[in-house]
Amino acid sequence: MKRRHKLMYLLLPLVIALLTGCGSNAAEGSSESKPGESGKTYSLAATDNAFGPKTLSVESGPITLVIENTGVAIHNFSIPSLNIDKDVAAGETVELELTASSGMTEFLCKYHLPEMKGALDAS
Ligand SMILES: [Cu+2]
Repeated sequence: MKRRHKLMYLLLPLVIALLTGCGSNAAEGSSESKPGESGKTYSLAATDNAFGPKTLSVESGPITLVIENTGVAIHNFSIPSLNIDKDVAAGETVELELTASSGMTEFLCKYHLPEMKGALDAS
């Protein structure tokens, strides 16, 4: 009898985890690579009106950028030389895949020039 109770206590958290856990972590951000994608993932924040960090160190080659607009205004992530021009609404997060060439590559928010600029520093 006592043993059976013990088993219940062991199983209960598992059952609760199974019932509540499904689908809850799909939207979570992470800095790890996903299967099927090459290169690393880097996070960049766009606020009113600046990028953070202003200079983002990355590895050269294919990368994924996760850009979160933590401000209240719409922002944008553009790299003209790579034909990247992506709006990020307030509170939204977008994911971009690009190939970083070594050295500095400037990015900007086309709505808040000249102050809202930054650079990828690829090594
Ligand atoms: Cu902006």
